[in-house]
Amino acid sequence: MRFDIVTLFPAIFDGYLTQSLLEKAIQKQIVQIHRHDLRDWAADTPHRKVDDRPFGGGPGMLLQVDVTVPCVEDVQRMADKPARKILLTPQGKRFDQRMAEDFATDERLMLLCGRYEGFDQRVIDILEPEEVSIGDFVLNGGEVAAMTIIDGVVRLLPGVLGDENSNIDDSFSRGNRLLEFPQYTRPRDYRGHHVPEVLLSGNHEAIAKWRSEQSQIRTQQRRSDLLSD
Ligand code: 6GU
Repeated sequence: MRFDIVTLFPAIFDGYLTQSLLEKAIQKQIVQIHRHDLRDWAADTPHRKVDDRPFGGGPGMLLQVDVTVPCVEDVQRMADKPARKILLTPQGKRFDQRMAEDFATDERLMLLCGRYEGFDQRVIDILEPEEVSIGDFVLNGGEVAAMTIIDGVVRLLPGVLGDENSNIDDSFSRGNRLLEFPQYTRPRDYRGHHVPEVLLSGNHEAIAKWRSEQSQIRTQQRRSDLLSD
């Protein structure tokens, strides 16, 4: 799977690409990640301007349509297969596990990271990207959101996780809409906090029942919204 990231801050991704599970997925050639500096498409003026003030007034700066559209068109031509275009914005549809599973079936995604107050609306009108948000809060730009999406998608690709880290039981995965149950490892007792007896019992049926109950209780207490949809 190929990712093309369009950003004003390609270096934000440096550590993520080399210090995570992603590095191995790249080595194994399961994923390719290409970063593109939007500023490379700026008019060749001394300060390579990519943004300007909004018509009608208001705070902040907007990324310009005449920089962004040619950039995305050029990046689109960098591989044979056209990319599915995702624009990261707090105005977008909320990212969730279902969307991650859908993205994981695509061969190529282009992630457009906004900064400042966002993009000129004509970027969206012309390119018709899917607008995606990672939650109801405001970040300084789309880069952290892009990493979130890549992280959530890449771990679903075959060969990325070992068997021991299988994702089929994950909270929110297709077969499981409950939160995960609590887990324990050694020591059995720590500062008077004991591992629940049932987990030491060797009774697999009782353990499965306890875990299922714990998932239900946690979900009810913390995320009752998950039980109703
Ligand atoms: Cl995708 N971008 C920004 N700037 N803020 C966000 C977001 C995206 N998702 C939640 N907050």
